[in-house]
Amino acid sequence: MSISRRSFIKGIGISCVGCSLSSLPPGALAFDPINSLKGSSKLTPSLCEMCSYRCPIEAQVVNNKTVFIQGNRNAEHQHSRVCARGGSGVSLVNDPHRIIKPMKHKGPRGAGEWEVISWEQAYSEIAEKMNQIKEKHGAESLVFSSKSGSLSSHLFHLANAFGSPNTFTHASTCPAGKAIAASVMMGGDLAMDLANSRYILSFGHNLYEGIEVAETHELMTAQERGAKLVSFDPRLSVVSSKADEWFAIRPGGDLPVLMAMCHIMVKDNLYDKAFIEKFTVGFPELVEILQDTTPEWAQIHSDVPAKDIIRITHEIAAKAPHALAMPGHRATFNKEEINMRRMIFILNALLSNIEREGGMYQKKNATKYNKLAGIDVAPELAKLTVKNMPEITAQRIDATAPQFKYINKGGGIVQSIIDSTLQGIPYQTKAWIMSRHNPFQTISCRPDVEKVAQQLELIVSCDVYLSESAAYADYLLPETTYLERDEEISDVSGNNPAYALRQKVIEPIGDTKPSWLIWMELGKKLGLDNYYPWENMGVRQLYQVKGNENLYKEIHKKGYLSYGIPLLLREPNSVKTFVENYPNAIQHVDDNNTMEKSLSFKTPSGLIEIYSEELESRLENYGIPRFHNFPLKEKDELYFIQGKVAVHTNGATQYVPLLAELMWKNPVWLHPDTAKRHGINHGDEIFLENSIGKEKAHALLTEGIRPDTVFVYMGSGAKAGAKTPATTTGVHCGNLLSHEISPVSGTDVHTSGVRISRA
Ligand SMILES: Nc1nc2c(c(=O)[nH]1)N[C@H]1C(S)=C(S)[C@@H](COP(=O)(O)OP(=O)(O)OC[C@H]3O[C@@H](n4cnc5c(=O)[nH]c(N)nc54)[C@H](O)[C@@H]3O)O[C@H]1N2
Ligand SMILES: Nc1nc2c(c(=O)[nH]1)N[C@H]1C(S)=C(S)[C@@H](COP(=O)(O)OP(=O)(O)OC[C@H]3O[C@@H](n4cnc5c(=O)[nH]c(N)nc54)[C@H](O)[C@@H]3O)O[C@H]1N2
Ligand code: SF4
Ligand SMILES: [Mo]
Repeated sequence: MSISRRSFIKGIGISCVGCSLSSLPPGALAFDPINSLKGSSKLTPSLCEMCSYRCPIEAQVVNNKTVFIQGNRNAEHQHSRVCARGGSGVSLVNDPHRIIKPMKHKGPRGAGEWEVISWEQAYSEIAEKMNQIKEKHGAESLVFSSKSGSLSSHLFHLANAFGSPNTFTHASTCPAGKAIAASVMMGGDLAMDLANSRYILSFGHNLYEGIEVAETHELMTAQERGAKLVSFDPRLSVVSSKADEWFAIRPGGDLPVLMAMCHIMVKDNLYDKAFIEKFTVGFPELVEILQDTTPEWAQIHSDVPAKDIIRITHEIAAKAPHALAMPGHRATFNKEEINMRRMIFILNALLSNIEREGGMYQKKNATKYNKLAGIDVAPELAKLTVKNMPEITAQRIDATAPQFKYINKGGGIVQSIIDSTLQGIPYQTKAWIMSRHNPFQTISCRPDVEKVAQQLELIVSCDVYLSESAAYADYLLPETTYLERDEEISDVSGNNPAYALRQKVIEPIGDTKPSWLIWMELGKKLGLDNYYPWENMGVRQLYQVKGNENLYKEIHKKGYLSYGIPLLLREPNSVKTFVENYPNAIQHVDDNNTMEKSLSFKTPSGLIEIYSEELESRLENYGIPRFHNFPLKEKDELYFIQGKVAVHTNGATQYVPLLAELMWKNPVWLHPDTAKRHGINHGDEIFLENSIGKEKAHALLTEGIRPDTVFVYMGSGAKAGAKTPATTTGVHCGNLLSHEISPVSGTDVHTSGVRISRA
């Protein structure tokens, strides 16, 4: 069957979500509100996927229709809470905009002419094309990308079985700056004990809009209990509006403020000397680098008053160790990222809050916890690894410098696909297989991404919607939504071990499949049968629980299992309770009533590396964090920054009916003084422009932003894909950001300069 974009849209029911329901073609709604409530109802535990935080949920189902979603009450930290996006999963499943059949693109890429095909045809044609490219250019010329989590592991398994080392998550566009800072310094990331904190600093971590239900709730709890919250953000985010103090910091000013705070900690002897001596290396190098980073110096670079930096540092030190500076989540503000995030961890180390109440801690999985308890408190899961995977000798396309060693094994530098495809650095990419990934929206410099799409020989996208990126694919593979599929048991341990399970809540709609099945079937079509020892998800889960049927049944029944009691190694009260519960643990208790000697770091020295000899050897002058003062904009430009909004997830949920109705445009936040200078009034149409692109949107005048900065919520302004008011209206951020890679972390840079004018 050959269909034009118009009839395709009609066929699968794509219509204007902002329009009234009466404009939908008859029968287009998969959801019948009246009859849906008749019949029997049950609650099934599972995991949300409206964002990648994956909260434990329970879904109420009537007649194979999900009618209500709430948090999984078996998970104490979640209880019945979900955010607006989590609750709206109901409308995603039944959304007539979903793609529910495999499709093949016709004509020029992105033009929108589709043909519905069978899975068999999709697999055969994709496999044939993949093998052809492999024969001509090597398996490494095919790159694979997916949001991290269970989904990525299946795509990456296919990539490795096929012989390509080039696998990428979204990491370098999101948490890599923080994750790599933690990895360099501590050999791994730390979690926050937010609820018990008494003083909290936020450097652009906006948990009240960039929501992660459990952490957001913890921050609220801390504030209710009287914790002081100080927010540094160039605009009045919701966290800033609920904070005790808000400083409209200059974009790029975070590292100087942090260096000044650490300067005060050292100069005024506010830090915990015993902790620094016992657990860190590189303190003398730190003292030297902080010599001149005075509060007055920081004020010049940040506009945060020196007297406030001094006062706040003394205030937080007085609450130490039950106080913390949040390391943030989207760690991609500018090229200073690796050092800014390291300086946050250094401040936390100076506050001596590691493994203390209200501070930071290392996650404790079953293996670690059981060892400390001296008995088997929690079952350990078997690892789902396949033996005899092919050895891959080709170098990754992001292994272009020694400094990138830290990222190229994890999520990789996804933007290196641009350099590889367009310039052959270090060699040419020829095909891109993407799953649950929308790089046209989420990688900086859309014009470059578009050039990449036009040059490749094959693009495959696995998605639930015709996203902006899916629109450029040759083949579209429709995945079931998260409520229609089973996945592996995931380890979600925190202060104690815990597991969670995504399970099918309802039968899938249309001809959709879970992506683990899609990639396995494609793998078999490629002749890689040997690498697929498990026939289905049930067998995989049973393998994980080592055949323990009771455990298998229990996790399916409850969706979330937690074991033991929380443990903080350096908190005497926590250690006391732990030993009362698990007497064998006494062997790990130190003279000072803590379990300090069990605290270790997977770094070359085994300690927290304030100075990293290894990083210095990989990139000169990066052994100790310094401020480089990289320029972010031209003189006559305004800073352009972005952030998350409570009712949408990145560039993904603008299609979801309930959420699209709540917000369908992203106006540009502009200070009234700046607007006046440009003759702009509230609500006027304006242009944002720089050397990368030009975007049109409405002006939102507010004093809640610096006069030299403009802000938008990310995720709008799609130039292709399913067209709804919520996807097409407003500013496309990637069209105003240049393709720039930060040192060491390889992160995308999400701050640029723009000029504004009335449209
Ligand atoms: N300029 C700018 N860029 C940014 C950011 C920013 O603030 N500013 N934020 C960055 C951040 S923090 C992140 S995490 C990244 C996110 O980058 P991405 O991971 O690319 O983006 P998402 O929008 O989260 O989702 C990607 C796709 O997943 C699809 N999807 C949703 N559920 C499913 C499913 O069950 N199966 C499949 N197969 N597909 C599904 C959605 O339809 C969407 O097309 O973007 C980054 N990019
Ligand atoms: N509702 C909702 N919740 C989400 C998501 C979502 O899309 N929607 N996405 C999830 C994901 S993938 C992530 S990574 C997290 C993100 O969570 P966060 O990292 O907390 O959120 P962002 O909104 O990306 O950025 C936070 C703030 O940084 C500010 N900012 C920008 N530049 C600078 C700067 O140079 N310095 C300082 N100090 N601040 C700056 C912005 O104004 C914004 O208020 O949220 C998660 N939760
Ligand atoms: S934070 Fe909201 S959208 Fe994200 S997983 Fe949790 S409930 Fe779902
Ligand atoms: Mo993110």
